[in-house]
Amino acid sequence: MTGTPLPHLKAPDSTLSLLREGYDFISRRCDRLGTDGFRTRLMLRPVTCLRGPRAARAFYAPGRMTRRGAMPGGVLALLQDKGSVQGLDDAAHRHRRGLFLGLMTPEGLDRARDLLREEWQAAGMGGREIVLAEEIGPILTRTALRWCGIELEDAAPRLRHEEFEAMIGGAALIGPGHWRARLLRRRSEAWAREVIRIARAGTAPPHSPLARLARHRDPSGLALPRDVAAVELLNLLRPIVAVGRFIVFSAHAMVTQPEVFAALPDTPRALEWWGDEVRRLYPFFPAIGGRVRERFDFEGQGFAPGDWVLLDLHGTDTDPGAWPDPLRFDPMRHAQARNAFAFVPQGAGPMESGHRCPGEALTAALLAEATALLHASRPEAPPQDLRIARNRVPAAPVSGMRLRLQEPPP
Ligand code: HEM
Ligand code: MYR
Repeated sequence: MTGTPLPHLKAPDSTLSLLREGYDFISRRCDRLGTDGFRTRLMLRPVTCLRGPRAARAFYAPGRMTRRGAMPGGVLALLQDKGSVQGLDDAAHRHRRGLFLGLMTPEGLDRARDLLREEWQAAGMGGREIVLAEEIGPILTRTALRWCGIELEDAAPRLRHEEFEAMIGGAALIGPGHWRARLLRRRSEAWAREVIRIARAGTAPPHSPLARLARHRDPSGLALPRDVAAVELLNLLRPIVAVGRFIVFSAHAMVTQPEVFAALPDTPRALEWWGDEVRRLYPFFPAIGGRVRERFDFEGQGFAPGDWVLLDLHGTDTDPGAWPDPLRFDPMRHAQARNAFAFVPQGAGPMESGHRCPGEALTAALLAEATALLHASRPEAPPQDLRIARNRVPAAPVSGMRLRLQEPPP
């Protein structure tokens, strides 16, 4: 505890600096000020920006923050959207969240891995040169649709892929790219409403995620309105496609630091540590917003109901106060117990309640599977621009990861 209130930035508004500096905006200022946070304005609205494990613990204290009114409107419109689990609180939230958590069983995760392997092989990923960022999205879209229990023949996977990619890539954009994504999102919602309608007529495979979602009832026993069920279906499908971003980063780490991969123990756990290090170090989901529900103090700073707070997830994952040599890619650091509030690529706190990403286990499973598939095809990277611009959200290697893949051994 410092006992001194967090500093105010001098600039009247920081929106342009945030756009210019992207993933580095919050942590650079924390480093400079020697604090875990500061106050400023974004889009003219007062906000407190925080980073680091102590801040993450304070942010994720049970019941303390709501996500309502806490993310820029454009992000909300393209990612979680109205009526979805992220906008709920308390008992209604826990109940809806249970729907997502109930899918993350060992069998559910294994099935996702099996489907990913099948789709990877069906796409003929071995024995040719590919741009991974272009190939992985369609593979994951088909994986996601099948995992949910949606027939590929009826789902027009190419259109779905175009929509999910636009939502992920357009969430933090301003201008035409964002508005194109909004239009595509509308098309996706119309499709998803129809999928829910047909599933409710009884055609979804029993016990599939789609069947469970179609049958899900709120705590008062009512079925979800069809548009809400459709939004939640997209909240299952789209993020599975988003895992492709981490898979591209995994390939980036594999070809830029082959010696680190070669030194890994040959165990499934080691592949998970590799994936965790990819999720920790590479920039993807930059920060999460919350609005205070109950008064609290952090580092001598008082927070009042309604206050807007932005927690730097990527900056916490790479916080020099929390991680030795934070920018070094070292999967083995995850072999030891780690501070749960320092590793927050998909949020933090308990799984049963709170808003931490319920898809984290599925993300880790798909990432580990794809990493194994990549490794088995002995990837080589021809000369290309491997830089990752840190002011593009979400970030990606400029080249899209060009790889020469061998036929994997039978
Ligand atoms: C929430 C990141 C994959 C479903 C979140 C949050 C983040 C996040 C940062 C917000 C946490 C908060 O509000 O405190 C990611 C990233 C992913 C990913 C980077 C990698 C691709 C997934 C997957 C699924 C999923 C695979 C499901 C299949 C959700 C849902 C929420 C959520 C439903 C809202 C939870 C709630 O408000 O209770 N995710 N996620 N995500 N994620 Fe993910
Ligand atoms: C999903 O599809 O839900 C998974 C993650 C997609 C991440 C897309 C980039 C997020 C932009 C958030 C900006 C927040 C700035 C405060």
